[in-house]
Amino acid sequence: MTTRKPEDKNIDPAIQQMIVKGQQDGVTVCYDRYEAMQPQCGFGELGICCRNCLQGPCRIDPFGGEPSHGICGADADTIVARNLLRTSAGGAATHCDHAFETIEMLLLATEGKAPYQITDVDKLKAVAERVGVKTSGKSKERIAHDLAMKAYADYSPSRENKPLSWLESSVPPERVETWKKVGILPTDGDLEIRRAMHETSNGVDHDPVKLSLQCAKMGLIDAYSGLKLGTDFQDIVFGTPRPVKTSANLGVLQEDKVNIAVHGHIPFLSEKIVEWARKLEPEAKKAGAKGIQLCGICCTGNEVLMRHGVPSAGNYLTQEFAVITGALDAIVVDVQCVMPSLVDVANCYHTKVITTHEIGGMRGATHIPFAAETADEDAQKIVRLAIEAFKNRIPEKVQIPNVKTEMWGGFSVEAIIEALAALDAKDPLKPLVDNIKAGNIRGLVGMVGCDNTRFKDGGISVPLAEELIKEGCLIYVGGCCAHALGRAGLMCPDAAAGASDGLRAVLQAIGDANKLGGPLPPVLHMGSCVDNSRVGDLLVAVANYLGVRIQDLPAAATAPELMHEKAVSIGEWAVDLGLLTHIGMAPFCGGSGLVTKILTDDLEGLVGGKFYVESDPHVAAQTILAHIDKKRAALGI
Ligand code: BF8
Ligand code: SF4
Repeated sequence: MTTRKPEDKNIDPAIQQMIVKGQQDGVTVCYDRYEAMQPQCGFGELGICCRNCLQGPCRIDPFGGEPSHGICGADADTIVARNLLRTSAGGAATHCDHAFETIEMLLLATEGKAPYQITDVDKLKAVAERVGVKTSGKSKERIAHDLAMKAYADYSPSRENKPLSWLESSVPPERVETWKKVGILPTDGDLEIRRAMHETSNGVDHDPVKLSLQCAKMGLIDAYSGLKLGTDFQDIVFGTPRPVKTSANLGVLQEDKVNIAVHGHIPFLSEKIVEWARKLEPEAKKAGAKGIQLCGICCTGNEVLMRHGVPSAGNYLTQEFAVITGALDAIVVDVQCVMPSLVDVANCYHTKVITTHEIGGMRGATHIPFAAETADEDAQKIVRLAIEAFKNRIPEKVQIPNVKTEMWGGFSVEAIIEALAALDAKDPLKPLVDNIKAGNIRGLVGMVGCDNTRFKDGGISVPLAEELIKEGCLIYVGGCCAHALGRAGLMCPDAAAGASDGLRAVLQAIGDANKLGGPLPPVLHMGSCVDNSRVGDLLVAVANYLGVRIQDLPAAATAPELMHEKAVSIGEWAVDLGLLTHIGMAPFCGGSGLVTKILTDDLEGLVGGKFYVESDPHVAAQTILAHIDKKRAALGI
């Protein structure tokens, strides 16, 4: 059934080993299911099938023949645009739901109803002041309460049609004006997602241009009702990340310890697992283990890496292979990017799959409902279950790849500014901007997103990052891409050796000034997908410093191996900011020349950014560099 060799599926040697082990153990994994799915539906790939009403499914002839219209009369442009809007709304909904949970959590913590604290009071005050919540003379609890109310207001209908507070306070006024002029300025996260579902249902919006612009609006909902709000509240409750050294890859698992992987997205659960894994070490020792080894997968992995240095086991496509090591005692999941196959894979080993979230169900898993109010009790139960599972290990099935790489994380904007302050305490952005102007830093590239069975995992992101660094670009990463670049060795000081001379000198100077014992890594880990907001914040700060629009910066965004709907809506946001946004594949819109042209061309005239689709890393790198050089020339630098 499987035709691709392990090295054609994943560039990583540890995963290649586990692909072979999985085959030997008789386990079916994502790559097998991918092969079995071939050929995938051509109508679906082009976005020209519709099942938005029960007269369907309808599909359009992609070669211009018949049928050219769905039964209701919708043509390919309308169908593609409607599908893309539903995808974008799906992406925005996940981040909004996540962010909404963070508001509730801050309130519960503030009211003493959940065992969490306000950890970063400075950030609390800074965010409050930014969004117009008064702080003077107020207790931190009062500020937090008022901030939560302000956040709720971004999810409530505004009769004055006021822009979202989190949007208006995060971007230069020029962006707000532009988005208003284009008609994509959102006023209420929930309403806009509801409207997108309404708009795309049978018989409502048939205008592909209008529908495509609504996709651009979903990008802003995702970014400001989701990402930015979520990052702010998580930093307030758990602390703003600071640089931390850790390691990446399946070699972080330890044969003689209880191994627990946290996987998913919302850090309220994983923070407590970190705490209780530490506290329950004596119980693990009593069970015959040397201790408890925690590791992270996907964005929860990024969250605990950023704040606690918990090592990364891997990205989305790693989850099944972490189980195949036979050494993972429990995989604890909440929501998003969790493969439903985990239970089937775990059934071949002793691993406990533990679901925890009310909307994250999985048949055959052990469900331990995780609630804020009982977070400590729930986390203890979960860790104890892992300790119990350790006793059931099947020694002959254990094979941990001896592969792990040094990886650094924790580069919040605050941390980057602190690091730069070691060079210029009074004007920390100056060294960064001066080096951009001087050409030592040729450009800034935000690299985000997932991994996807249709690509060789790491096969686009890693060579693309390597080429961009070699050509002098500083890279900021978030999401699963960070795990891939981390295990490829690009997120540690040694990676600076692959940078251009100018970039390497800058990284060395920052490293020396901060006594890092080496240069700053050329690829800076900013966190989870929610933390992509940090990439946006940094670009806004640099643009404001230079007194130019974001679209004028020598900068670009890329999601080389995108998979999830979230990557689509985040990409739309990057375009809205004014960035050339590279993606490794078109998000099922090739069936409409009109929609494709809007996304890859027309949007540039409206918001400054556009999508660019390319799966060859070298071609993508050259195009991104040409874009950066064009922007440099226009700025006269
Ligand atoms: O939010 S990068 S595969 S884990 S969607 Fe999912 Fe993609 Fe990973 Fe995080 Ni983001
Ligand atoms: Fe077909 Fe129109 Fe119904 Fe879609 S909405 S399934 S195109 S009839």
